[in-house]
Amino acid sequence: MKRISINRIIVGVAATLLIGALATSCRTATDQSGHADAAQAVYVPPGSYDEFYSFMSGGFSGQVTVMGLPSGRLLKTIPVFSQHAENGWGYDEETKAMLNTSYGFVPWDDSHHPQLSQTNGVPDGRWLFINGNNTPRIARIDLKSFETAEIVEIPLSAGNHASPFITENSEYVVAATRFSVPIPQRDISISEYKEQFKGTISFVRADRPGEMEVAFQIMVPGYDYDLSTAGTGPSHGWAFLSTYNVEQANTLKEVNASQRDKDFIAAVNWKRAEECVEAGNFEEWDVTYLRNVKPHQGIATTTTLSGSKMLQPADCDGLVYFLPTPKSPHGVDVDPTGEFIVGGGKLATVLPVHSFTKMLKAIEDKEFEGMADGIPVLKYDAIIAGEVENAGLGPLHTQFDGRGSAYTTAFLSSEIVKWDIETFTVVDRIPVYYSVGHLMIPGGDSRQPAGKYLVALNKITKDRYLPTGPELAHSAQLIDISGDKMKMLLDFPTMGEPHYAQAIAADLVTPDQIKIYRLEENEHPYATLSEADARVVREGTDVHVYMTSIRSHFAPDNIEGIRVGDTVYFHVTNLEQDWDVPHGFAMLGANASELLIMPGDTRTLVWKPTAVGVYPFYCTDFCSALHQEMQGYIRVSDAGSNVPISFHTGG
Ligand SMILES: [Cu+2]
Repeated sequence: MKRISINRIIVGVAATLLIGALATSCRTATDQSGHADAAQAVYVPPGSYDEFYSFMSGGFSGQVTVMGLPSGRLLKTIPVFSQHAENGWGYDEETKAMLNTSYGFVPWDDSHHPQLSQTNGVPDGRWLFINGNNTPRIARIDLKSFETAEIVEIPLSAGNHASPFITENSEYVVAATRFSVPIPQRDISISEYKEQFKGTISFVRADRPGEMEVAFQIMVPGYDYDLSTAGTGPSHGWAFLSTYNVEQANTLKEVNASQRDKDFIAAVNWKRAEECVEAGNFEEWDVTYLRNVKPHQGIATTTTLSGSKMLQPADCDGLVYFLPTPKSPHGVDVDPTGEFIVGGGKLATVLPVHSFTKMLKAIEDKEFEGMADGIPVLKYDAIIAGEVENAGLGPLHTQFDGRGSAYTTAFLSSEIVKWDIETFTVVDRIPVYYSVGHLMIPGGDSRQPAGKYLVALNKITKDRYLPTGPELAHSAQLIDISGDKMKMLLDFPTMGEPHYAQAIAADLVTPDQIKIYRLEENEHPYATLSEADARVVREGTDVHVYMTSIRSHFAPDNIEGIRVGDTVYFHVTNLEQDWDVPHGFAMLGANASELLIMPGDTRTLVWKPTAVGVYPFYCTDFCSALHQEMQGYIRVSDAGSNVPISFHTGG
C-alpha cells in the first residue's frame, strides 16, 4: 500500500495554496472587467423563463427549493420533511400523515441530497427523491405537481446520509447508515462499538409510485457510510458508497477516526444481491416501518410495512468489495462513461480515481490485501487508474461536464478544481466564497451532463451579502463552464444549507405540469363539488363544514349552532378551474395553520372553539378585487346551548 508521508502532505499543501493564491489574484482582475458579460449571461428578461430548473436541498429546513438557472431566482419551496406554514403542509388534515414516522409525528427533519429519477442513466424529469437525514426516510416528489407524493422510512438505519442515490433506470434509490448502531437496536454499552455496532446499506424500490419499499438490506461493518452513487453504462448493476471511520472509533472521532491512511469505498454488486434474494439467501428480519402516500386531491395515508430481507456478505459471495481510498473519503462519484470512480478524501492530498475495469480484474484475480468482516479488501495499486495531484485541500465532491473534464470541490482551499479525466491533471481552478461542499452541474452525475453551468454550494457565507445579524443565508455561486476557463457569474442565497442539488432542462419538466386539479376527479370524501352541496353536518360533538370557495365568497358563510367543546372540521373545496387561483382559509383562534387550497382541491382545517362568541373567517390569498369581502362568521354558543345548526349559502 502506498503511504502518504507528512512531507508529501506539506508539499501538496504549499503547492496548492500557491496555485490557489495565484489563481485568486488573476481571477480578481478578470472578474472586474467581466462583470458586464457575467450579468448578460445570467439575465433572464422579465416574462422569460429560465433554462433549467434547479432543485436545491433545503438542508436543516427539511425542504427542497426550486430555483431557476441561470437567474438564481427562487421559484418555489417544496415542503417535504417539515411543516410549512406557507401552504399548510403538515398542518392540514390532508398532509399531516406525511410526517408520520415510527417515532411518532416528526414536524422537522434535515434534508440533504436531491436526486432526479433517471432512464438509461439520464434524468427524465418524472420525480425527485430526497433523504430525511435524521429520521431515516426517502421522499418522492412528483414533478408534475411539484408536491411530495410519498415518504418511506428506512428501518435498521441511523443517520440516512448516503441517500438517496439512484440506479440507472430508477430501479432503486440507495441509502446507508451514517452512524453505525447496534442492529437490531438493544441496550448495550457504547464501549462495545467495535464488536457490536453495524451499518446497513438499503436498496429502496423506487420505480413504482406509491409503492416505495425496502427491497433488501446489506449488513456491513460498523463504519460511517457517507455518500453513495450508482454505476452507469458498464458499471450499471453496481453501487459505490464512501466510508470513513474504518478505525471503528466511538469517541472523539475527529482524531480517532482519522488514524488510517485509507478508508474504503464499498462497491456493492446489487445485481448479485438480487440473485441472492431470489435464491432465498437472506435473513428475514422482523422490523416495521412506515410509508406515507399523498394522492393528488386526497388525504395522505400511512401504511405499516413489515420485514426486511437482510443480506449478509458472508452468505452471498461477490456482493461487496472494499476499495481502499485515502483518507476519510466523503464524496464518491462515477464519471459519465461509468469507468471511473472518484473518491474525495477530506484529508487526502491526492484525488484517487479508481478504474471499474481494473476493479473487476482485481476481483477476478483475487488481488486482495485482506478481509474486513468477511468482505474482501482489494489492493489499492490493482484498482487505481490515477491520482490527481494538486486537486485542492479537502477535496469533497466531483461532477462531470461530459466533455472529458471533471470538477472537484476543495473545502479547505475554497475552490473548484477542473481536471482532465484522461490525464488526471489539473487544467483550471477558480476560488469560491467560501468553503464549498457539494457542487452541481445539470446532469453532472449522469450519462449526459449539460456541461454549461456549475453551481458551487458553499458552507460559509460571511461577507457575500448585506449582513442580517448573526444568521446569514447560505450561498450558492453560478459558474460558467462552457469554455476552457471557468468564469464566475453569480452569487445567490439559498434556503437552508444547500447540501446538494440537481438541475434539469426546463423543457423536460414543463410540458407535463398540472395547472389545476379537475373537480370531476376530486374523490376526497369531504369534497363539496358545487355550492348547492355546501352544508354543515353535526355528528355528536364533531361538526363537518362542507365548504366551497370561489371568487369572491365562501359557502356557507354564516354558521350558527356551534358549541364550546365541539371539534369543527372545515373541509374547503376550491371550485376554481383556472391556473393560479388558489384560495386561502383562516379562522380566528384556530390553533393550526391557515389553509391554501389549489383549484379543484380540498383541504381541511380543524378548529376547537374554547369560548363563546362570534368569530370571523376569511380568505388569506388575495384572489380578486373583492378578496377583502371574502369572509364569513361563526357563532359559538355554550356547551349546553340549543341553538340549532344554521348557515347561509347565499342562494
Ligand atoms: Cu380568495
